[in-house]
Amino acid sequence: MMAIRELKVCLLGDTGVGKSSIVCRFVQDHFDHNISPTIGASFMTKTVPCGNELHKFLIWDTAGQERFHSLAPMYYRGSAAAVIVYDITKQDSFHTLKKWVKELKEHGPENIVMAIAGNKCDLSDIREVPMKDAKEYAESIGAIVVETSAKNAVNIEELFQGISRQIPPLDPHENSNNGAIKLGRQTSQTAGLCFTIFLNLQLHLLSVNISKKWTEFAN
Ligand SMILES: Nc1nc2c(ncn2[C@@H]2O[C@H](COP(=O)(O)OP(=O)(O)OP(=O)(O)O)[C@@H](O)[C@H]2O)c(=O)[nH]1
Ligand SMILES: [Mg+2]
Repeated sequence: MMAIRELKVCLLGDTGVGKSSIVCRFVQDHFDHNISPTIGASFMTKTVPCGNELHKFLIWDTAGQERFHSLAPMYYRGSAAAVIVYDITKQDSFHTLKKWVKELKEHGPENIVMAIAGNKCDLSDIREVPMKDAKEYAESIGAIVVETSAKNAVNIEELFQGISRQIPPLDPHENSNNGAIKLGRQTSQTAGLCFTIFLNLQLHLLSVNISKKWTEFAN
């Protein structure tokens, strides 16, 4: 039987670069033109084979809007890898990516695998970020880099395969130690999930309250 390893992965990057679209393509092989901006964060999983292990990716897709920035540490804390996404047609989004890398270096896990995704490569006729710039930058920080298209399913599998390859295989002689690491990840995982539920409940109560007030007002 193959061993299953749970790997927490977070997606970071400017709003609108296509983080949710990348996750949706990877997990459900689906693309939605009318996808809404993420509120807080969303969570999905997918298991893929890697050598003689199975990697279960626990994927936290964060919200790129600035008002959610302060939530990010919850999602990159304990992450084995971060996918940092920019839009090849938006120079600004490449600038934001560099800020995320800086934040990860200062406050993220020490050995986090960083993968840069230059998304929307189907729009290369209106490109603003040359591939060379991304390659040079990725090399300077020791990150993986690929250009992806969630729309046309280009390099999405390859992106996650690249991450899998960078995760060192488990050492069978360090069982107790690995168990401790796994437990730590699961704990932060559960905490993250609880917080998301809490946040959604608050939003729901707020909207119930507003509609109640509105009904009162209208009457
Ligand atoms: N042409 C093209 N459009 C894309 C691609 N990926 C995403 N989009 C579009 O870009 C817009 C934003 O996509 P999202 O996946 O919501 O972006 P996001 O990074 O999750 O945004 P936030 O949740 O606000 O952080 C949507 O209209 C998508 O349809 C792509 O590969 N090519
Ligand atoms: Mg999103």
